[in-house]
Amino acid sequence: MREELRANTNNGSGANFIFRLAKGLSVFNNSQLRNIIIRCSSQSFNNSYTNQDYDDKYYKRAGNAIIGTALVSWIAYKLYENKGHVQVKAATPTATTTTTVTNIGVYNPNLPNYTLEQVSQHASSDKVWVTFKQGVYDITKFVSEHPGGDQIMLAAGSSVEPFWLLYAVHNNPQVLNMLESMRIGNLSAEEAKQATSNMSDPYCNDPRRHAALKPASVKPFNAELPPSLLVESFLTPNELFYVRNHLPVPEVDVSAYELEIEAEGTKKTVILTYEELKKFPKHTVTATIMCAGNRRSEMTKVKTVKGLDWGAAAIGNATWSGARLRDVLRLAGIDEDSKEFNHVQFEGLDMDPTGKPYGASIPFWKAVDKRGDVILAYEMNGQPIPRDHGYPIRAIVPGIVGARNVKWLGKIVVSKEESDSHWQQNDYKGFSPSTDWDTVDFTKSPAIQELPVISAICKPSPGQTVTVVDNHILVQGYAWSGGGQKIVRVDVTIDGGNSWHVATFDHQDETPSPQHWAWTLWSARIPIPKGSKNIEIWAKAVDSSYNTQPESFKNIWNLRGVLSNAYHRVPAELKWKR
Ligand SMILES: Nc1nc2c(c(=O)[nH]1)N[C@H]1C(S)=C(S)[C@@H](COP(=O)(O)O)O[C@H]1N2
Ligand SMILES: [Mo]
Repeated sequence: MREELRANTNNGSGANFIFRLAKGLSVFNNSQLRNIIIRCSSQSFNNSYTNQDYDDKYYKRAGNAIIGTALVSWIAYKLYENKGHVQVKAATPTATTTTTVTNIGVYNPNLPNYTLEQVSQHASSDKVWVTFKQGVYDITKFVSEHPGGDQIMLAAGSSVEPFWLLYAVHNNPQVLNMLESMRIGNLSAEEAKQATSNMSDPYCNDPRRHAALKPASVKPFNAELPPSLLVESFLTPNELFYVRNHLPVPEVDVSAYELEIEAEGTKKTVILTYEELKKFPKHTVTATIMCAGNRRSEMTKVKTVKGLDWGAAAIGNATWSGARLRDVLRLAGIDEDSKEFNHVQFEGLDMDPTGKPYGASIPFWKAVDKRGDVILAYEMNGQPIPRDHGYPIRAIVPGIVGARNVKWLGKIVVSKEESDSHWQQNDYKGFSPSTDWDTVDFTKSPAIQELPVISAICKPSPGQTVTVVDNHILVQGYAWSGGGQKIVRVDVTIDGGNSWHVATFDHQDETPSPQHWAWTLWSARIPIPKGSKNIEIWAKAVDSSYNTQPESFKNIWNLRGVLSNAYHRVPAELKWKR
């Protein structure tokens, strides 16, 4: 353990970050720099990881990506401010926004041609040009009319495309149309290629994934198993555990790994290495992790929601081993009875191009609770945690929504305040079904922590033909509840709730609530009325607080499609065995 007195901890937002970038320094903060190996390359994979020239190149590329992102996210932000209306107020008075998205950046014979060299010369505050595909854009007026966009200056003379590698969600018609409204010319096809060819894909260093994982998005990587495989085992194999990444997977050098722990207001930082973390008493829990968006694809059928189209398998169950967070905090001098602190914030080593890490926080009481079982895990199912799941250290916060189980943990801040990260403040919150994107106020809802009770039918899968054997079919699934509640019953019906069958638990841990962190696997043999051809199977679970699932999605609909825990309804076609 090392203790550091810190001087100025401002590690780089706003002007400071721009300044550092302009000076050619990296934007990564200390722990990020210490921990991360950088070895992305579009062509040559043989470079040694420590090659200085190589690192320099990366930083340049990272710089370019930052520029692109700063520009486009800034435009997107401005759009959002204008309530995201498609009729964008064009930056130049003459421009219209009617261009179709497919035309954007396409060669336009009516416009003059420019070289990359010429574009790069327009990089001062009185002339700002950028490129996208073969399009050249003059965004000077846009910049001057929208004060506060200092970062945008860094985009000058370069391509905005690297941005799209990182945030496919912002690759939307509004942003593209707005850009096209500022079109002034063309690049040659050859030069358009060159404009981005030396920028490597920030995802190029992501790990290989098992083919059974079905991607909901590839960059960043998000994927789930077919539900029928999910219920094959109580512990989900590491390679088959759903993956939910918001950013590229960082590659961490474990021998250089350091976890920074800061108690706000004390100016003192404790630093622990990987080996030091392993010296704490090893604590193992079996815990289910579920994404707040699990089963979103059913909610979106009621009315469209924004988010990855998850099926019912954005959930998995594993044993996790590591140091208890409360032990680590105690060593760092934090008193569990302290009234100074309300939250424990986590920062990942995965960063967006402005150097801001993924982050989230949990309540202080949960972090220090003897029965809370929060761990800084280094093992998943007895193996070192795989890269996709947070290697080398990940926060496991049993009973709490996946989003707070921060992977690639780089820093812990004990604080009065919640994490200020986007994912804590402006995402992963529930709202009324009548709240839409025009009326939503993210400050008005608390961040999701404990998840409500949920279940899903995994076998049969929707639309599957099921064989009736001895006038029965077999239905299998999982059930789980947040906050350590145990599942006490799962009810199944095939006649719209006129008659319910109580499922059998095939696997359930013995641990009592409120420390029951693992899911329950269940099955039910359901009698089928003679001659039935099509049925709809419904399931609902009840937890140890006797909370149960809502009947339909209509009345729990929310714009982000989170907390999608209505009865699971699966249609099935029957085949009678003769
Ligand atoms: N550092 C970091 N931690 C993270 C995320 C992330 O993108 N970065 N995603 C979160 C979300 S939303 C979920 S649901 C879980 C997913 O964990 P898994 O990929 O191991 O299944 O990780 C959480 N922790
Ligand atoms: Mo998630």
